[in-house]
Amino acid sequence: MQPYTADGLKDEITRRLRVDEGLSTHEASPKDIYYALAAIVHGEIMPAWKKTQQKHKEKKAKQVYYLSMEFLIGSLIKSNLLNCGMLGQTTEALKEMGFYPEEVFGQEQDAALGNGGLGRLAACFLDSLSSLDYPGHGSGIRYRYGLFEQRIIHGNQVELPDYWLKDPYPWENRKEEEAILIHFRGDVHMFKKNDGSLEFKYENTDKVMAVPYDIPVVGYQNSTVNTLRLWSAEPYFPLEGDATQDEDFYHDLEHQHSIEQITGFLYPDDSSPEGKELRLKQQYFLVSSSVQNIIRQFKDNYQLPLSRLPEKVVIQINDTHPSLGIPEMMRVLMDGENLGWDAAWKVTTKVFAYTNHTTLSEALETWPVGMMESLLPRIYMIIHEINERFCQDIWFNREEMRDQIPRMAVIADGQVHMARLAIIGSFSVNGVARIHTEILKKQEMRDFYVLSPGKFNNKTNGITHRRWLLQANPRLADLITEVIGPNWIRRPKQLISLMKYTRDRPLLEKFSAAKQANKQALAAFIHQRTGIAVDPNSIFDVQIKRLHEYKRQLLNIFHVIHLYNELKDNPQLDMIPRTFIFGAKAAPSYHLAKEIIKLINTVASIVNYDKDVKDKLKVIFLENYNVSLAEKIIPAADISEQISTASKEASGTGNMKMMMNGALTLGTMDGANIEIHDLVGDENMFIFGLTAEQVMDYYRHGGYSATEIYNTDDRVKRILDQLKLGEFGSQEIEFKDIYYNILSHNDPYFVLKDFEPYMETHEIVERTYRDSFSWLQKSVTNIAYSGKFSSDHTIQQYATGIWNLKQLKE
Ligand code: Z16
Repeated sequence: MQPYTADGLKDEITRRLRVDEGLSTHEASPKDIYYALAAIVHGEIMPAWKKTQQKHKEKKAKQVYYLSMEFLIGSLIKSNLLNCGMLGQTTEALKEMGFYPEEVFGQEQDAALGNGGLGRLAACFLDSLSSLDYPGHGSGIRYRYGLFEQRIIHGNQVELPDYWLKDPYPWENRKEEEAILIHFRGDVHMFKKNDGSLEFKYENTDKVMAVPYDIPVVGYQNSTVNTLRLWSAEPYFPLEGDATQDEDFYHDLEHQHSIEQITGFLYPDDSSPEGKELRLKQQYFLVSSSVQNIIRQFKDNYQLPLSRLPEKVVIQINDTHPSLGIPEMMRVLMDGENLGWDAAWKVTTKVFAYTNHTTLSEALETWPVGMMESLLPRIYMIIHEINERFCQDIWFNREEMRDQIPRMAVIADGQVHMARLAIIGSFSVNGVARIHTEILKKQEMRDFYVLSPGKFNNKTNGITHRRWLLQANPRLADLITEVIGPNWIRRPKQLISLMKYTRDRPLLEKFSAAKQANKQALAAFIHQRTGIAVDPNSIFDVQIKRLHEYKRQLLNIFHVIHLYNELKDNPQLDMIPRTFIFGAKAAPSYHLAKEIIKLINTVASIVNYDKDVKDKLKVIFLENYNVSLAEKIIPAADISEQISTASKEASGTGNMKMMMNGALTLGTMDGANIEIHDLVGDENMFIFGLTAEQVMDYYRHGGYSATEIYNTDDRVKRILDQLKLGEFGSQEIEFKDIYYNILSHNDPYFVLKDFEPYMETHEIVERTYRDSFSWLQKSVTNIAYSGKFSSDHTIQQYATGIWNLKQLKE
C-alpha cells in the first residue's frame, strides 16, 4: 500500500470533501472528515483486496472459513489505518487540520455483532489470519440491530435498540450478484433413480435470498486483505418486474417483512439459548449461505472433484451455533452434487472442525424435534440418518459402549442435541483453554472422548496485540518499542525481552508514567460521562465482562461493601484509595443479573457521595460496555478481576488484554488464568479461592453450607443483612432475590465460600501496591510474558494443528 504523507492526506481529505460533499474543511464536521478518511482508506484497501483474492486463486491455496453467528469487530477506522500503515500520518494530518483525531475516529459506530468473548474472539482471529498471510475468511450474519445499547436509569439496566446502520457503513460492499437462494419448510419428495439410488426434490418451500456484504480484513502492513462476508436476508423475486396484484401487495409486504426479520437482530443471550424458532432460522440461514458459497467458490477456483474438497477447504464452527452446517453440507453434496451418503459423509467429516466455548449445561443448545422437522424437513431427515448410523455403529462396533448410547444420541428426548451433532460430524473438537479442554474430555464429553480420543485437542484463546496494545495503548506501545525495538510488533513473543529491564529503575518509572497518563485519561473520561471525580492515584480495580452469576461480580461488590463498612466504622482507616470500575451487560431476560447491576449502581450511589469515605473509595459503573469502551478502560487498569467460580469460565480473554497492558490479575485458578499463572507465577499475580476440583467435588456432594458462613462470619452476615433490610435500596425488599439466592439456594457459585480468601488477597494486593517498585516489576513481567496470548500464536496452533494451512508469503 502506498505510503501517504500527512500533507498528502490533508490534501486528499480536502479534495474529497470538495468533490463529494461540496464542503470546505472549515465547514466540515468531524463526521464529514470521518467519511472522507474512511473513503481514502477503503481506496487503499481495494487493490490489495483484489490482489489477495487473485493470489489465492492462482496458488490454489487451502482456505479456512470461520463460521460464526457473531463477529464483534467494533470500530474499524483505527485498526484499518494502523494495518495500512497510515495511523501516524492521519493523526498528524487531522491535528493540523484542527480536528481531534479521537473525535473523528469516534464517529464510527461499533459494529456490535456479538455478545462478548466468543464474538470478539472471532474478530481477533480474523485479524491474525490476515496479518499472518493465511487464506482465512469469516462468514457471519449482517444483523440490522446489533447487541442492545445499555443505559443505566435509576441504577437499572434499560435496553435500547442498536441501529448501527443508521449512518452508511463505509467498510461494506454489497455483492448482489453473488446472492444465494435459501429454502425453508416445504415438502420433500423421494424418487428412486434408475441405478437404484435415491433422489430428493423439494416443493413449496419458502424462499429467501441471502445477499452477501463483504468487509475487508486488513493484515498488518503486509498487503493481505481477507474477507468477512456477512449475509443479509432479502425477499426472493423469481420474476423480476412482474407487476403485483393489488390484493397481494400488502400480503407481500408482510411476507417481505418477515423475511427481513431473519437477519433483523442479534440474540442478546450469551449463555442461555432461548430455543426460539427465529434463532433456528438465523442459524440455518447462515450455514446454508456459507456452505453453498464455499462449494461454489471451490468449483470456480479449483478444477477438482468434490471428493477432494477437504484438501482445499476447512470449516471451523464457532460453538454449536453453526453446527447445522454439517447436515447442510451433506444435503448439498448429495442432493446437489450427486454424491452418495458414504462419499458425502467422508468429505463432510474431513471438512468440519468444532470449537466448544462452555461447559455450562444450560448453555448447551438443543432444538425440539418438531420445530426442526417443520422448518428444515430435509435437514432433519439427514440428521435423523446421521443419528441412526452413529448409534448403529456403536451398537455393533463398540459393544462396551452400548449403555452410553442414550446420552450420546443426536436425537434424544424429543430434542436435537447440537453439541453431539457437532462432535460426530467434525474431525476436530477443541476447547479454548487447557483446563477447559480437560473438563470436556473428563466430564462433559467423556463418552465421545472415549469413543474418539484423537479428535479432542486444546487451542488456548488469544487476542490481537495490534488492537489491544498497539492501537489501544500507544503510550505503552511506544515505550516498549523505545526499549526493545519494533520487532515485537510482528513477533509478539519478543515482548519477553522486557525481562532484561525489570531492575532498571529509571525505565520502570517510564512504564509507571505511561500507566499514570492512561489513568488520567480514563479519569477524565469517567468525569465527563458520570460527573464523578476519581483519583488517578488510586488503584484502578477493573471488572469488565458480561454479567453472569458464575463470573461473580457479586463477590466483587460484596468486597466493596465490606470496605465501605470498614471505613464507616473507622474513617481514619489507613488504606490506599481504590476505584472499582465495572462494565457489564446482562441478558435482558436474566433477572438476577439485572439485580446485581442494580446493586452495583446502588452501592456506587451511596459510596461515591458519602463524605466519610470520599477520598478512599469510588465505585464506577460505566454503561454500555463494548469494544470501544474496552479500548479506553484496559490501558488504565491496575488490577484485572478474573474471579469466576473455578471450572466455569472456559477461558476468558479480557484477562489476556489486561495482562498485556500491565495490569496484575486477581483471579481464581480458572480458564486461561491458569496459563497466565504458568507463565508469571504466584509472585506476579494474585490467586485465591476454590480450585476447579474442589468446586466439582462440592457439586458431587450437594454443595456446601452457605448458612454456616453467614452464621459464623460477621462481615458476611452484615453485608447480607444490609441487602435484606434495604440499607442499599429504596424499598425494603430491593435485593431480596440476591439474598435468597445465596441463603436459600445455597450459593450455587460459592460467593460466600470464596469471600474470606478473596478479602485476604485484596489485602495482599494493597500491601504489594505500596511498594511501587515491586509493583512495576510485576507489571512489566506480565507485559513481557503476554506475547503467548497473542491470537497470532493461537492461529498458528489452529493452522498447524487443525487446519493444515500454509502461510502465503509472497
Ligand atoms: C461466549 O462469549 C462464551 C461462551 C459461550 O458459551 C457463549 C458466548 Cl456468547 C465465552 C466464554 O464464556 C469465555 O470464557 C471464552 O473466553 C470466550 O467465549 C471465547 O472462547
